[in-house]
Amino acid sequence: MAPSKSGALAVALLALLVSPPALSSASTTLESCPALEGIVRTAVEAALRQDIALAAGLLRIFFHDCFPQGCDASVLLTGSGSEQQLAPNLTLQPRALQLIEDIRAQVHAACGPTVSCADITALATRDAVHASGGPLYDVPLGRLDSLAPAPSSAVFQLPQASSDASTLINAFQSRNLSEVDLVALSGGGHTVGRARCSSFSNRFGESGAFARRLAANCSADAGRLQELDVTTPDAFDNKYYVNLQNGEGVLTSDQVLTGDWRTSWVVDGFAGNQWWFFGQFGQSMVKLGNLKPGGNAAGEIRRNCAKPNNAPQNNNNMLLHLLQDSAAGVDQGFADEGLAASA
Ligand SMILES: *[C@@H]1O[C@H](CO)[C@@H](O)[C@H](O)[C@H]1NC(C)=O
Ligand SMILES: *[C@@H]1O[C@H](CO)[C@@H](O)[C@H](O)[C@H]1NC(C)=O
Ligand SMILES: CC(=O)N[C@H]1CO[C@H](CO)[C@@H](O)[C@@H]1O
Repeated sequence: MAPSKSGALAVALLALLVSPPALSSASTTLESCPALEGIVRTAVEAALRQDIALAAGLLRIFFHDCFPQGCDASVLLTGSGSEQQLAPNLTLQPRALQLIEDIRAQVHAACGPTVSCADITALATRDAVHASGGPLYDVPLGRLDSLAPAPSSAVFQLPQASSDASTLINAFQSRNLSEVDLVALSGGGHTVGRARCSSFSNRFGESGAFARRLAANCSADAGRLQELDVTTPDAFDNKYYVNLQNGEGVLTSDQVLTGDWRTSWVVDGFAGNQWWFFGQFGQSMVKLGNLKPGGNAAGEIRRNCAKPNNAPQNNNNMLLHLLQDSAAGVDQGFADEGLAASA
């Protein structure tokens, strides 16, 4: 079958020519900073040994960065008018934000300012997934950091924890992410995630046994952080999907995935086959990570992940901002959105 073989090769070559990858390959950027992947992996593994919750914190930051307008580290900017002051972002984990800035400082000390905060966020998230027991996948590099925050209209397109299946599916489709991506990213974000009671208070009137247990635990302790994977909360695995099959999904946006024919077959598939989930999760993270910045496409490599380069630099203020933002999130009780909710 020589003709079909060479035909297939021609098609493959043509595909390469007409659809170049959205971002440069990992190795292109690594030439400017061969130490990059080692620095990020070492830092993430050390941080997770102290605090496993950082994995969920990084996943949530990555999702919040990429979903509104593409992965450009716009979510890392602090101060007035920043995305961190908008309700969906008020509960980003300060320790995870600080970890990204710490890694940036190490990378730039070793290589100069050659790697963006957006790339560091993508790599750190990948390594946190792997260190929690999840899959290792390639992260294309070459992103630039935004000059300004994303507009609030884009930030408010993040899915909500109370969203129904159609709303979730439509929100993902508007980003060219499929139902399979939705189910994979929901499980990957939540298999190690935690949520505040306010994120699922919409369920407290439900009559099911599991919803009643959630409500009882929250009325006993309103400040509790509920594990989103109630069987293996700290392991990156496929038990989240088994929980959904058993009616033990915590957020509405989790449990609805079993109630809609467009997503329930994927839940069943991942519940029965962890390797399918792992392989798909890596592919879906690459798709999410390739979402392109819209509107203000100009970018830079920030010297401080919290500020554009043309703003006054002051490292000490960064942590202060983050702590204030985080306190605001708790006090005002904003609901976490549906993906990778975590604290
Ligand atoms: C989705 O894909 C279409 C067709 O390839 C493209 O025109 C559009 O820009 C993509 N949208 C996003 C948000 O990537
Ligand atoms: C509610 O709290 C009890 C006691 O801490 C715990 O064993 C149980 O797992 C909690 N329920 C849920 C749904 O997390
Ligand atoms: C657009 C919007 O909802 N802005 C809100 C962001 O959060 C702050 C509180 O930190 C509110 O005051 C804004 O109204």
